[in-house]
Amino acid sequence: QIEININGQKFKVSSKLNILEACRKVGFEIEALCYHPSLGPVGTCKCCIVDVKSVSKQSFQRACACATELWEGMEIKTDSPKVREQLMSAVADLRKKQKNRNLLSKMVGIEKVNNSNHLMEEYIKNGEKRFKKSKNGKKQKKKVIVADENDTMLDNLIERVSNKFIDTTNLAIQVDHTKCIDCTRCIAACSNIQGMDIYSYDPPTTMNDFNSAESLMPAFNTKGKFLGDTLCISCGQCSLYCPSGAITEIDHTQKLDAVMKSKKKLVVVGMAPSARISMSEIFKLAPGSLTTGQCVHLLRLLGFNQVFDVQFAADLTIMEEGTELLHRMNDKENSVLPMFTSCCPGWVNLVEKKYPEIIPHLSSCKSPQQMFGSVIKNYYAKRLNLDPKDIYCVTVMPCTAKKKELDRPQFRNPKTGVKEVDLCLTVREMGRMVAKRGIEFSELEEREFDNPLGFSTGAAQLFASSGGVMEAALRSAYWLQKGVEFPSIEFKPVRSRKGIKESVIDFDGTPLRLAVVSGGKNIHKFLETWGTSSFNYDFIEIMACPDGCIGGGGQPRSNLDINPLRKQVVYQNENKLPSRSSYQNPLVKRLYKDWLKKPYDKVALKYLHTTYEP
Ligand code: HC1
Ligand code: SF4
Repeated sequence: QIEININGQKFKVSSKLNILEACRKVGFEIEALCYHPSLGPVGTCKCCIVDVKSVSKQSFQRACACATELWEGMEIKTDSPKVREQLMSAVADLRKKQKNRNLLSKMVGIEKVNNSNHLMEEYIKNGEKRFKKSKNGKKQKKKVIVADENDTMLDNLIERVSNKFIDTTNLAIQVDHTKCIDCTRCIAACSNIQGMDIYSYDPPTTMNDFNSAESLMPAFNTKGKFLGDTLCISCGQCSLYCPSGAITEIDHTQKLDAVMKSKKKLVVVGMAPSARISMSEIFKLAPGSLTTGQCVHLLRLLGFNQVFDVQFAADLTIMEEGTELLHRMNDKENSVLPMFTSCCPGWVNLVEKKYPEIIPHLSSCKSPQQMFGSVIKNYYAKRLNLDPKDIYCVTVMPCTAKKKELDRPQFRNPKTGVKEVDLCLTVREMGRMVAKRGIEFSELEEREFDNPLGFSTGAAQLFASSGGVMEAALRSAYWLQKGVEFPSIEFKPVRSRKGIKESVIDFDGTPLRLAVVSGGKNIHKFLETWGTSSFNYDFIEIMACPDGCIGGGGQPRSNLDINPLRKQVVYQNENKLPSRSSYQNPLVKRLYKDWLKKPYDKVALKYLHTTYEP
């Protein structure tokens, strides 16, 4: 704790906060367009400008509140003539950008379906509010300059760039430059959190001259390439922090509506482990609430014929992955260790694009999403006496990369071309579907999943959080090896929020060296020593998003640092479930009895395992 002075009042606050966070904490509202608690300082919009008394000069200097750390005795003013001047100039820039973006949308023939307008308006008003509150503040004459619609340069520019304005070349994420409000949060998410650097920010040289056509060029870009041609791993972190709808998942709600309306197919759905935890946020319920039963009810109301649980497939994945690990460990001559998990398509994309030498180390297990689809199309279809093409398999995921995963050629029947999973909706898309139908989520009673894919264990719920796959795999691998329960059923070393977690356990007399990594930047750091003798592990869980799927790119957007709340619910719920290890799942046992016979055996290898390509 340190003492600081804001507008003449003294406050004790944590030294870990920045000025913006400290001001908000003690009740001085400061607006900022680019700030987000999970992103660190971005400092682009300049709306959070304040005055700070410099220790040495004894005079006040302007500072971006979001990017300035506190010090003992710091003196801050949120309002002064200089602050007002700069804030007004930032707000005026926003107004000009807003006008120009609107003009651009009109000229490239895009309907104003976006909310960026409204959002920018809100920020502008809020930004001005701080200024207006001041008693002695003089109103500055607003001067909004708009690009000339008859400018031939503008025509040329639009022709040059219009085909790039909505970039749908990536199967998971789309970028609509006309909605961009230049906050640059996407760049911060992609670079600071994921270490991918797909986006860049190049304000036109004439940025301050809003009469110029060049100023219409979006300052944010994908370095002259279409998104689909970059190294983007489709994790969607950029879309999670984009406040204006410029970066979103590729929307599949209309496609699904059409399939449902045609009534030609049996439409089944499976819900991901973390979707039941975050869905409540879409409907403005308390962040981090478990709503499994309501989600099942909701999916039925939306028209799905069968509502299943992807967690069932997570238990199945553990049986396969745990057995695969034992095979690799016990095959001393050919063993390819360490083994890396393969359930996260963002991570698989990263391996294939950037670290192809890791491919032999990736578990051959399909992800739970794809095991789910495979069971539906290859087992459940037979049970119902249906042609697999007459079943439409949908998943509800916290993930954008899953949309792309389902399109991998490996996940189609090689003879018929029928996909295992036909369509994946993010939690956000679900929210849009519900809003369209006018369903009141909070009033829904709980319902149960359908069987035979409707039961799961606590281990499967753990998948939602970074460290969960590791913990779940250890519980069952230990049992598969020794026939008894893993002694540390709650394996705490992998439960923290650290980006890189390491541990060694005694696995039946053998030390098993473990690592759990989440978030792109941590992954790059972790792999720095790959291939050297200091990289010394047996089993590694990797998830591309920070904190794992609870922090997935398809999750509801939040203004909070929300992952800890979601994580808490994962562990609370896991603890309450009747069975906590995947090998105890009676429906999984039945599936082996009826169809697969043994884990990691002939039938299982054919239907539940896959290959990778650099
Ligand atoms: Fe995930 Fe998974 S945990 S990858 O984040 O292994 O998306 O929730 O569904 O497939 O089970 C995602 C979540 C999810 C898969 C499972
Ligand atoms: Fe998708 Fe989860 Fe991987 Fe993120 S961590 S890319 S949400 S599977």
